[in-house]
Amino acid sequence: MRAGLSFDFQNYVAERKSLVEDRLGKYLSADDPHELWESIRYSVLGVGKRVRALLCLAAAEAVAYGQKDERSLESRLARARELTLPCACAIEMLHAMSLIHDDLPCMDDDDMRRGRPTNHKVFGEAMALLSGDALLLLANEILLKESSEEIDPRNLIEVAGKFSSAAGATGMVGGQVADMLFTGQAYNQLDPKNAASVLRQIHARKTGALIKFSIWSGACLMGASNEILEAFEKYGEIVGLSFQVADDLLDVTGSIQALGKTPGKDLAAGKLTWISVYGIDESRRQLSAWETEGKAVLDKLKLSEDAVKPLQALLEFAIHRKN
Ligand code: GRG
Repeated sequence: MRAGLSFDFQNYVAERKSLVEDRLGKYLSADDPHELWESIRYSVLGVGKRVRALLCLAAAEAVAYGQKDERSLESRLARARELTLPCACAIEMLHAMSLIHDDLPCMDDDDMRRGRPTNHKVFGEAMALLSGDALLLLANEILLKESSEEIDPRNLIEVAGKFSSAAGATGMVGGQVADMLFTGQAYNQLDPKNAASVLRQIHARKTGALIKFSIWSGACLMGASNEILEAFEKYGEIVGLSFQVADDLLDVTGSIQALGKTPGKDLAAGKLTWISVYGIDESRRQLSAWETEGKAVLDKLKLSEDAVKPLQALLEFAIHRKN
């Protein structure tokens, strides 16, 4: 992972990724029925950039920076990571299940994901469907059962409610349905202004809802002020849209080796994407504007530069990534 800020982003990411991977391994260590858990582990463990989990931890640590008490900064940050790891893992499980379902023949019908055959290619469609179902429910269980008693229960309940909204009809499922409805010829019937607003909604729900939730939940679990929560929601919207527009760009500019999946599929399927509506140059200009806007949202907060640096670096990464 690369980002333009001066702190050691590579190291920052590697440390937190390994925390997330280890904990996911613990949560997914069951083995009965064996085929189900094999399929679940195949799609969750050892693969993926873990951007959503990193955003959740980064938001929590940003809040902990400003919550000065008798503890050292290092121990406040370690505590923030510990308190939010179950949520970060639940988010990665939800993300993984959405990829499994998204790749199914009845949806995007993809053979490759993260550089290897998709779940249904290895385990069959029925197992892929059921692993996704099990993961969705397990994610909810982990969030509620594994979260520390140190977290204010009112915050945990709020987070659990928003987790379901981010996944369901108002979030990922609704976004996926709209995406399906506007694939093919359908969007040609929209005038350009409508196409742009439909597209923004699809991206905000299908991809943006979980990314926004990732940032907001990390802060909420840490008992952040309303001012921080509102700013992080705004920031989450910017990161979510940027992440998906960068994805649209990679579909037309990326290689199969870098992406680990087949490029050009959105275009071939006639999907409504930022590129099909605005073109490559305008999409790049928009990404650059969001990068500036995101920085301004963080700058306005009364948090130190060090506190928000990782969040800012993750937005830069979302925009400039190659996979
Ligand atoms: C959530 C209940 C429920 C069902 C799933 C299929 C579906 C409904 C929604 C589709 C969501 C989806 C697949 C959105 C695309 C998001 C996206 C850009 C994925 C790629 O994310 P990366 O690049 O992947 O973070 P890695 O492999 O790094 O984790």
